[in-house]
Amino acid sequence: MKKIFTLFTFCVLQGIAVAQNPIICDRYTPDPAPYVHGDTLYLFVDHDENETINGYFTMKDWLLYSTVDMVNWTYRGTPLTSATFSSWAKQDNDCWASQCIERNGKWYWYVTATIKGEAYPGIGVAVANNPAGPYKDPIRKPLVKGWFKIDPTVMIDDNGQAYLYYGNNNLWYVKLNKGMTSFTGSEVSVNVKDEKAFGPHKNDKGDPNFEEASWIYKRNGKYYLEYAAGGVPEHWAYSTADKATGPWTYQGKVLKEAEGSFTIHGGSVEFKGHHYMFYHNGKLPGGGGYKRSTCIEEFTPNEDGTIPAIAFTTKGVEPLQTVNPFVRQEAETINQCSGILCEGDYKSCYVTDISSGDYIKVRNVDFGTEGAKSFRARVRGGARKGTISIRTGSKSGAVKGKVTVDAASDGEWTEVLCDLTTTIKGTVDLFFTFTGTGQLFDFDSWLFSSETITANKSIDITVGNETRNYWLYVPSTVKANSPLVVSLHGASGHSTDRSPFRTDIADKEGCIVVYPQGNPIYFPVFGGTVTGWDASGEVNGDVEFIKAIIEDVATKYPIDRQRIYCCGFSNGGMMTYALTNTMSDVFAAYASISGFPLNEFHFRHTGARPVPFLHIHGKQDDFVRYALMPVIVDEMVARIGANPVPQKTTVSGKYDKSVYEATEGSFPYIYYEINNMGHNDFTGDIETGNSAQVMWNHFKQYTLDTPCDTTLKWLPRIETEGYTPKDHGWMINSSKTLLRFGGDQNTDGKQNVYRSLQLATGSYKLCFHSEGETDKEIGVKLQKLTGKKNYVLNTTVTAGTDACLVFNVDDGWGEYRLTMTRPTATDQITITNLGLFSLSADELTGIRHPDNSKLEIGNWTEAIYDLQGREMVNRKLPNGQLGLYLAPTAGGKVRKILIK
Ligand code: FUB
Repeated sequence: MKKIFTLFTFCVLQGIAVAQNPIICDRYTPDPAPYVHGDTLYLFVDHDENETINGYFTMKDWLLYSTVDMVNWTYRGTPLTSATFSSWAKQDNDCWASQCIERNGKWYWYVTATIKGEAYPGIGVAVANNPAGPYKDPIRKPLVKGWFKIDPTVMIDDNGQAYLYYGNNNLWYVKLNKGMTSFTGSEVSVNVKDEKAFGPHKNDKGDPNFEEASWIYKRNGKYYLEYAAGGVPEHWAYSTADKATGPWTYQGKVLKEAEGSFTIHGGSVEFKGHHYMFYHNGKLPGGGGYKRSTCIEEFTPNEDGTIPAIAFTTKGVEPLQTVNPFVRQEAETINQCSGILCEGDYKSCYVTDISSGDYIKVRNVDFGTEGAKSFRARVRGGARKGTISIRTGSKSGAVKGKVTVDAASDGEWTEVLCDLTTTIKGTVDLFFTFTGTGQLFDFDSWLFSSETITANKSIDITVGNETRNYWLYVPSTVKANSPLVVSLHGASGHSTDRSPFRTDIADKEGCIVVYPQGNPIYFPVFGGTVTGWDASGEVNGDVEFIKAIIEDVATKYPIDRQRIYCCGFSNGGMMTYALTNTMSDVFAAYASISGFPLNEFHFRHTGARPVPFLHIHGKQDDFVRYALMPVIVDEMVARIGANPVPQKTTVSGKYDKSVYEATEGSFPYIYYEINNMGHNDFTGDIETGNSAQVMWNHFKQYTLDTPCDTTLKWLPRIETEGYTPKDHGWMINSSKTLLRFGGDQNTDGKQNVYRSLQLATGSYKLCFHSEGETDKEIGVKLQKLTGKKNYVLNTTVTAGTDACLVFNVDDGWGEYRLTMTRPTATDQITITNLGLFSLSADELTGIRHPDNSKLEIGNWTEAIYDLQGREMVNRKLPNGQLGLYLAPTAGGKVRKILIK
């Protein structure tokens, strides 16, 4: 729809900038029908189009607005059009006066339309569960029809009887049934020529004073019928009665002839102890007799209940309450505006058609004594970049803050935010002014805060029963849906260190950073207690703390949950590794500098999904010992399924960079070895000359929904060309041992860094391909390294096949050794595609609920099958009831089972 006001009319408008009448600024809104429901006043109105056809009423739909304060009006959509009544009404025009009423939770909207194929009107009714719709025409025909049957008004009497009055130069009523969409008895014609009832005839021919637009209500036991009177131009008059059906007694004129309009259609209503007279005139710029707009005047009924003569004003009515800027307000809640247009429907409305020079005024906004320091708006970028300036007092008042809305074509709503240059205090009129080129963005809602957006401060939060704190850094460059970096200090460090992710990188990249403060914990390696992290890999208090920080930040800032990243230094780096176990569903990427799990933490990776990881380590680091890194690298590379043979580059005198590239479903592991670095939280001897920047450049490539194979657990890819398994802790082809991985615990010399295969409670499959003589049996054992040293797999597989062996771990995290054997030391068997995977939900469901119709009937021996129909060679159903158990029959043989 084309907006009403051009820049030219905007300039004309300036002269009446303080005017409140007309009350709706973006469209022509004739025939107001106010309705009070709870603390809200709904305004059901007609709609005069901007372009008239044949210089006559051109009306295609009906609109809804609402208010709680009488001065700021919220567009609630265009709930009805002629199409709502398509079964009987002429389309695309003649959507004339209407009134809506609520009964038992349903909303009944009575409208005037023209009967299809005829020249005369009818009155229809649409019904909805909410005032803003969606509405339906339940009877698919007019309630009444015929010449001059227009302008319905409806009331429900105290005894439950509802009345519908209507008519032009005539007046009729029907008694509506409780369902409100039919009536009992016949239509009653009221004698409008009775001068005692409706006033002196308008001419010598005896034509009635009553014209149209009847408006019925009951106040203090008396029935009031207001109406347009006196012919055209119309004035507003009323009559009263002791019964809803009359007889009526003329009471006189209330409003003079409307300015700029030969009709005046209105109605009075009581709201929050005040009385308001609604009517329309032609005073909105460009307006006139066929482009009319709603106005309101407040009045006080006389002591005897009569209505005084009410004068027209441009100033309109005073606000009943203030607007709270600290709760989100709709952009389409407007006192005055220019150039914009409100659109949307019952689901959501917004301001659109914004161009440079347009503005919105919101009246009587109470910022309190503390005031507002920051602003945010929900917007949708358009073809061009634009700005929203925040001003108070007038649309040319000083700019108190400004947000930029970037051009966008994705149709997505987003938040823009800024700190105010001046704190806004007290009760003020608020102005949003817009600049840019061409058609700009859409504007959905806004919100102020008493806190600044930018932050560089300590924040206390309560986690469980404990008060902990973190340092929050929000740069001035922060944008909507900001990424968030969690940066963990090292042992004995402090959140105020703001390390290892530096704030200058946050400034440059526009990301929010939190620096959690570690609790004092005992570190055997220090022989004492210092601040740090419990990097055990378990869900513990520190993990809960970090989760709570993220939620705390999210309540204040629109962070992008897909772009939360974690990094840490030293013990913070250990914690970073540990969080790949417990928070791989929260962080999209990880980076550690000078830290990996060792000593009391050991290396414990069993995370739910592979993660992109970057590690920076000094070759001179003897504290978190550089010499132990190969074991960590191997473990992480296998865990995320990356290619175990790195692409290596060396920058002489500075660093080596090894990229273990991602394969399908995996992520890369990036490893920087810095020549002249010891145990440091920062190095400049790296790409970009800034290790924090390198971490950011790694992070920004990933979001939480970057696709990956979440069933991936351990994919060592030992057959990769250029990979020497022996150098990575594999025993290969040694006597009868085909392959072996996993050593004993080594807590002394190697700071508890040793190779093992680690598994948490769950259901898994160990899969591999073997080549060799098909009568050879390959022994497969997966044995726990601690406790009872029990086997979770202890079976044989025929060589020359693809095998997937399903097993359960049901006693929590543990370390395992994998051993595969051959019958003799000389048997030629090769193993490839070795991998360990968690069972997918589908596989688990398939095993637990096999499709019986797919089972072949036969003579069965004892057997257990996996999803692929392969026999599970341990032949025992563990307590976890995985697989299918088939009872043995004498002399029976195993047949393949197909499970969907
Ligand atoms: O808006 C069209 C017609 O004009 C209405 O139905 C009448 O009440 C008059 O306002």
